[in-house]
Amino acid sequence: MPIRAFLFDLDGVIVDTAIYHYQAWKRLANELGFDISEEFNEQLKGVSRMDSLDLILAHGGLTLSDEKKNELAAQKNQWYLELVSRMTSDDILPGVATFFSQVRKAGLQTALGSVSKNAPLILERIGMADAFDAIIDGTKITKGKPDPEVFTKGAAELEVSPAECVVFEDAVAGVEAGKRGGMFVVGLGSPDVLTQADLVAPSLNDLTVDQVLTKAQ
Ligand code: B16
Ligand code: MG
Repeated sequence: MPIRAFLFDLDGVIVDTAIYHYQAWKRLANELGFDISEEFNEQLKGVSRMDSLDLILAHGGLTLSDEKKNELAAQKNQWYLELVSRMTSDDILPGVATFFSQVRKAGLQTALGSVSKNAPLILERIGMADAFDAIIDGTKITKGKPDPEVFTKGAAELEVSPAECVVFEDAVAGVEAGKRGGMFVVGLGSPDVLTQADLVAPSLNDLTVDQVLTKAQ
């Protein structure tokens, strides 16, 4: 089936906000009396705010009330917003602008598929608010990755079938979401980590639209 749409994750694909999520979560863990490593952080990528907090608290051996958890999640988000509010178009990852111009020339549709509730703010900060035909973010979904909802909703909004879509993801949970949604998935990162992806490259800077279409259709 011909490919008609490309669906992009935000954190780690368009911009490197993963580092800011990590810094804010690490600060929270430290205040709670333990630490999280970069290796542990891998499993938080693409996972919703509350699910991430649950994983972190379990890692630190803590059980807290829902009220306390809401307070901690709000604190982490405040620290995260302080970090991302300084972002500009300089934070767009290498190769994204060139790749997007190839996408447009190829006549493909685009959607953002991010579980982040802060996605619209980040797109605004980096000057990409108008770069997508559809935007699905954390406010529009009920289930985070690895559930496929964020991508199947993107396909539905673009009025294309899952088999006509390619997903671009940097996270294990996001690659799984794309595969469960019935889509061709390009993993951006290491093939040793993104084992479920159909094609893996270090970043969008290492791919052309033609290369992806040749593999996907
Ligand atoms: P927020 P993505 C995800 O975004 C991040 O990878 C993940 O680390 C974060 O916890 C999640 O968004 C929720 O973000 O707290 O801003 O709502 O990778 O799906 O673009
Ligand atoms: Mg990501």
